[in-house]
Amino acid sequence: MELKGKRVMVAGTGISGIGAARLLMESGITTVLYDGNDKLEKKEIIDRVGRPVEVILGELTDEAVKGFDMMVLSPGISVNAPFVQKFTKEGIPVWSEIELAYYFSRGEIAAITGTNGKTTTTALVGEIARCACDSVFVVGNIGIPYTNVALDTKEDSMIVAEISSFQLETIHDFCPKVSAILNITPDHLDRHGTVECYADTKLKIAMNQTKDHFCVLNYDDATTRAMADKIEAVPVFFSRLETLDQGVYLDGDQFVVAWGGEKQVICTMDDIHLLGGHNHENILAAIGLTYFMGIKSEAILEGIRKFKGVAHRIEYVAEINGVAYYNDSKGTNPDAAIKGIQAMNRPTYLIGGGYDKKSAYDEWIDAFDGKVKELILLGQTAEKIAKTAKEHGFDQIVMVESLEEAVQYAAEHAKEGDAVLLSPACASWGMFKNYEVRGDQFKEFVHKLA
Ligand code: UMA
Repeated sequence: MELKGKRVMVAGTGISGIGAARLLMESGITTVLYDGNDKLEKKEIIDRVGRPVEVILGELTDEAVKGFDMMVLSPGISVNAPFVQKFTKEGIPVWSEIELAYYFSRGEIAAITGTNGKTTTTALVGEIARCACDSVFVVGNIGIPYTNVALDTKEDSMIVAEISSFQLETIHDFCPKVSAILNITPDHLDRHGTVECYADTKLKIAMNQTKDHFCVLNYDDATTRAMADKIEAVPVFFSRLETLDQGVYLDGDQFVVAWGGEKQVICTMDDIHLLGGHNHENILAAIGLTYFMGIKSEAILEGIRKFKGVAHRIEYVAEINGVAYYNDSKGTNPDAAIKGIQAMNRPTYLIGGGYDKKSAYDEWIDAFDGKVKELILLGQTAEKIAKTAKEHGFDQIVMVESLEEAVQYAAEHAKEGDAVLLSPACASWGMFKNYEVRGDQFKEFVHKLA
């Protein structure tokens, strides 16, 4: 579809919406920004765009919808939102902001999705790519809208994109050279309804790939393993648990690529800084992604050696009075939070709870494995988590009103040799703008203790 001469609505005025509006306007396309929140300040939105733009807030009339040729949707807005349905009914195309960025961008794309490990894998692929290529852009759900950089990309650029299920809902032509689906466990069911629907949305990352492309899939995850039969791209399996005839796998302490009858050791445990089995999976996936992007094994090794991990992901904050504090604010669902508690090697005061995504907390509680001294709960899900914990025989529970209170309680009760872990198993929404703000505030409260 040709965008020149079109009138485009950008829905959502978060970072994606602002990025999309700027990209459209810089490309000479008539743009109107829309946000359902009528409490927002138009002037503040215009200031963020940095040039005059029409802004509509609040409810959208049927009449207003008819004036548009297309809508670009921010990830946080569901395709089922009533105003989006109005566009769909009128037959007006709805594009994800990822699709919009793709339309304008050049170069080759490595795109990563999955329930957990996306951010770490994306950051690691970015680090490796920088060892091999002068023009690298790390974008997407990681926090930098792809639209922000689309016009800066060149034919020889490498775009490393973390892509969420929300962003995949409305892609049309988006086609990475190498895609990856790291794992699938139930998440965002309030938006996608069923885990099957959620998995199908994730699989869209490969929907435009052909036999000239690669899709990196987790062999140890039954759902992603089965996806190999549903794609046209060449499947590249990775496995932490099994030796593969063809693929990327862990052999003792060696990370190995086996392909076309050849076997190559890319790195060993001595070369990596990331802890835990889940991170070994992220490294295997990153090796698969970069190897099939055409990066030489020396550069892959260099990037792996340089990479020290990601903020808010089991991030060490400080040791105060013999108590170690860890920020795992990115533990926004039970599966991610399980990795957080599994990584702890001390008795732990665990801070959890937040926005209700309709998750079940049973497996998370079971993963406590005798390590959790007390569970400190806050937010919308506090009661639900407490109920589940008690059903599983865990009753060392404290309810608090705020994150600051949680940190203070933990600091007053933890003894030398203990750990305090913020790993909420829930999204931050409702109490914080996002998980980064939650994690940053946690770190601030911890540093205040010192
Ligand atoms: N809004 C409406 N109508 C609605 C819902 C929202 O108008 O029905 C408006 C809100 O009033 C608000 C705006 O939409 O002004 C927010 O848009 P957004 O939620 O898409 O937020 P952005 O700031 O654009 O951030 C988005 C991603 N947010 C979500 O997917 C919820 C960020 O992922 C991403 O980093 C960013 O784009 C850049 O690509 C965050 C996230 O939580 C980190 N992602 C989920 C996750 O990782 O689990 C998927």
